[in-house]
Amino acid sequence: MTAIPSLLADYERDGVAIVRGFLSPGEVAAIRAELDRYIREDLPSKPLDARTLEADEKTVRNLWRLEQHSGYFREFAHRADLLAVIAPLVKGEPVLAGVETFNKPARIGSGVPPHQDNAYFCQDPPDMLTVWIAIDAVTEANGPVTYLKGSHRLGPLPTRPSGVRGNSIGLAETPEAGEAERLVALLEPGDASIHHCETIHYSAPNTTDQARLGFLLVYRGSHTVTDPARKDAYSVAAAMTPPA
Ligand SMILES: O=C(O)CCC(=O)C(=O)O
Repeated sequence: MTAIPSLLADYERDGVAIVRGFLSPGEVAAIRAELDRYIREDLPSKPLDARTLEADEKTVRNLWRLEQHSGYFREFAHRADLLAVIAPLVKGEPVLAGVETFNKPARIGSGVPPHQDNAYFCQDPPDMLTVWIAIDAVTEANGPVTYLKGSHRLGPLPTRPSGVRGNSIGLAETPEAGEAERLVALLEPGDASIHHCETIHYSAPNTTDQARLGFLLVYRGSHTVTDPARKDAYSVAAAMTPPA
């Protein structure tokens, strides 16, 4: 991974920053191969909350808790070079909070409603982020993640259950945003977007023939604590569309 001089400034200003070539083509290929193997060989014996399926009830929409279920991914997420990039962004010692996927499979990949991740994470202060790494190319057409730049400065906004499996809690109301305020993360394999846990974001369904697999690493600063009231609101929403 190469040094990224403007990362902290971009992240603090916009609540999201793009890092080109975050992983090499070889690293992307290795992650893809291990995800394929995990889904084929390991997932069938894991608990139901290890994944969310698409509406066809067989294609994986998300893998959850890979840091618990896979030594390979747990170890990957603890790489010293990754933690060194994350530490200034979470304002402290990074603690791994999750390794996940948003697979957005070809033709049937479902959309993600506008949300702030901290409605799920419930951390105070909100020094928590997601590194969203493109395994497939992300285009205008196959459901890119769109971020509202600077929305992390709005703080936690009112939520409501979304009824969407895998994304149970969304915003009660999405603030208006013009084109200039939106960042559509068009990525080549190996590129990453890094977003703050209160940056509003969403994605459209994938109606193309090109899958859009994202591999996500979630970290918080070791100083953050869980807000019980927010956790209760999340648990109510998640119970409507388990597991997440
Ligand atoms: O990959 C997507 O479409 C949505 C990702 C997301 O919601 C997240 O990174 O928190």
